[in-house]
Amino acid sequence: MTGGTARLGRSRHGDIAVRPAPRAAGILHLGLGSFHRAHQAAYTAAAMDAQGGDWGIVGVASRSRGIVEALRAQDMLYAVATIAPGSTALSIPGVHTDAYVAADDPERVVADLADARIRIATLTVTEHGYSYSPATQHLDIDDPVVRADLGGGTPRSTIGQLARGLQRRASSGGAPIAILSCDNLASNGTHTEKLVREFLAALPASEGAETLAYLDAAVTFPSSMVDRIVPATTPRLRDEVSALLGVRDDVPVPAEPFTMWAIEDRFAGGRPAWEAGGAVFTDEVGQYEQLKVRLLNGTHSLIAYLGALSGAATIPEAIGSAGIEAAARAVLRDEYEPSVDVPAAVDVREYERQLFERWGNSALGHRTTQVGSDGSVKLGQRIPEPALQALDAGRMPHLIALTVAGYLSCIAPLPGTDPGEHARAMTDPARAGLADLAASARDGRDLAQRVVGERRLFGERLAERDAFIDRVGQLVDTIARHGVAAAIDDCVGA
Ligand code: CS2
Repeated sequence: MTGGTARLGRSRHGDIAVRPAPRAAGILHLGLGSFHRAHQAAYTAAAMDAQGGDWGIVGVASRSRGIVEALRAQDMLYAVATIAPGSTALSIPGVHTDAYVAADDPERVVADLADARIRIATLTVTEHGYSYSPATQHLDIDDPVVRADLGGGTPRSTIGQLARGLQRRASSGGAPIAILSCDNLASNGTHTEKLVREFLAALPASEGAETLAYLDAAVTFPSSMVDRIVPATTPRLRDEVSALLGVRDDVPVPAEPFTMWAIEDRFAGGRPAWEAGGAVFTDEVGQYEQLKVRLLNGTHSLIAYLGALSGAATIPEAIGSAGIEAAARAVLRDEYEPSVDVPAAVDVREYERQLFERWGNSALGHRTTQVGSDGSVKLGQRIPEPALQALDAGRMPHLIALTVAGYLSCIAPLPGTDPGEHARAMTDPARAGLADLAASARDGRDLAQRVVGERRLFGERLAERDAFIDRVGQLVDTIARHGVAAAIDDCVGA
């Protein structure tokens, strides 16, 4: 076979260098999505190039068989396409040793976590994957999956898998390990540790106590802030990458040139030299997380919702509208920035300049539908804290309120309004419930009261802020009656 008909594999990889296959795995990764493959995998490749080490990655997809089958058919290889306007550069991380689907082999997840050769478990399971209640921030023991996991048998929730895996590890030698969350959650390491401990504490003492002592002695949960914009792959990218490689890659990952990883250096079982790929080891991870989750992600949500409602398919198209750009600049400066304790090494002006350049990357084609999806689990991380801080300081966070109004207008449109195809395509676990509320809402105020006032999505404290809820409601009505541009005018400079 020649050219595009052969598949990417260890013996066929066009002109791009492929590092030798890792000898052994030291990392178990839960959540084998595109983000992991363009982020942690790329840093691990740089680390192994620099210093070697048995840090191959076993990738665990939660449900998707497609990615696992494709990777296996390609000897675990795939290309990362780093896309800037006018240039695409390919690299092949080549750091995975195996991949499987957790739903098909849940017992193996527990066994791998207990395997002493695994010294780090990394997680990109999304905000939704942590089985906690956004209202209380505690483990959601009413969730039927968590309840079943607590009851025994092979665990299906990520927190259940971690707890049961660590339980088995404790009783089979107790080798040290670090559990590293790489999701966009505030204090993600501390949060993960709290949930695992809550799970263990909910077991009968005879079962959980030994593991809790092992956690104290030999398990660390460093926090980390991850950043790289990684859109979903497309058939066109598959063809382009395959043509550039000269062999077929069915699972390339598109990514922007910018990448960042700030990590607490607390690895009980050692770690790869990720700094070789540019990772920053710092005690200020909490500050990096705030900066990223609010300035980048919070504003990203605003751009996605206003963009989708204005008919923009992509983020660069959305930010290309003068009104949306003005709204993004205003929410950054006036509402998010005052809530953030900027890390010492970051120049916030330069960070913001880069944000606009990143959002404007038209070659990447990041879709408003993708960023707007799952708002019910994302926005709770991005919005309540900075909104409450502004309200406490006597300021109305108009553009944060507009973000919530944009979200509701996309996912739960008032009767008789059509948010357009990009909003209709957004997926969200809360969509059906919110649509029911919207169907019987009298107006925007009523809808905002029911959603924000109900605590589940935005937490308890924001639910008590009537002025904020009123503002969200007014803006829902303005969007419905007069459109996005009028709602922006009502907020920018208000
Ligand atoms: C985005 C993020 O989809 C979203 O909600 O805001 O996925 C964003 O692209 C990444 O966090 C960038 O690091």
